[in-house]
Amino acid sequence: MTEIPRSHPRYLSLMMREKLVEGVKLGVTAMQGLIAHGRGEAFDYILGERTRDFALKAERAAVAAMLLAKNPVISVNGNVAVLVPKEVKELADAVGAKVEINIFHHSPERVERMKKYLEQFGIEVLAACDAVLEGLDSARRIVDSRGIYIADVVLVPLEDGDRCEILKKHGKKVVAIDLNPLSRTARMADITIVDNITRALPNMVEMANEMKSWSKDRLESILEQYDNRQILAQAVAGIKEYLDRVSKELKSS
Ligand code: PTJ
Repeated sequence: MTEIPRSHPRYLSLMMREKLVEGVKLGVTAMQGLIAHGRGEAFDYILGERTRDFALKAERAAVAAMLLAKNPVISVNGNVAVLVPKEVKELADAVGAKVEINIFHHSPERVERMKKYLEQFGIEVLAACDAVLEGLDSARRIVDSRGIYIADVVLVPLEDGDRCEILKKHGKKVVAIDLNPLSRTARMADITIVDNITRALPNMVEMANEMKSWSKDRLESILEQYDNRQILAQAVAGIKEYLDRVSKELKSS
């Protein structure tokens, strides 16, 4: 790994890149994951690289949904595995979720490498690949019969589109984490967290540890008040505001 000085103004961003490159070298992250991350970085930039109010609201609703769920599952791909393994474990423990490997660029060897990698962080990983989500053509149809197959709420960070639709057709509530509020996934999910996963997950762990003692009624009222279309509209407006502000600053300097 290239040594990045902590004093570097883009330390966090550069460290994410290093983790992903390392992930590719280990055969955990797909090469395509680097491209996907680049798209995420661009959106993060124009969101101001911080957790905005609309993301906090979605994170709270997501935690409420996971705490209320009978069988919540966190789906992990090659980017998530290297960016936030510790936080995946903490969130799974706090909300009582299972963790399942579900990847687009699939091979049994890669699944095995990811499983071993995640187990180093104490995660009990589901990766039996013994069930199929009907209606989906990509390798993401291959799931675990104890996990996504029977889940009622699925957290799908850094998703690639058509799976969200199929998960919903199978009656599951989908929580997406995607920095791109315009993506098909963002628009199809029940709850869309427009935030970087490296900020979203630590926030959700903190919320879950507080909210896990709350009553069912209190958690349900969070979901009743939640409107994903409003959240997405606020995310797009947030980008617009940020760009307007920068544009004004440039004009007046
Ligand atoms: O590990 P695999 O084989 O399952 O492959 C994983 C990738 C990410 C390659 C695959 O799911 C893919 O191609 O995804 P997409 O279609 O590029 O979508 C990824 C979305 O995640 C994009 O909309 C990005 O903006 C967003 N994104 C990327 N990095 C982050 C992010 N969102 C939140 N936090 C990030 N760090």
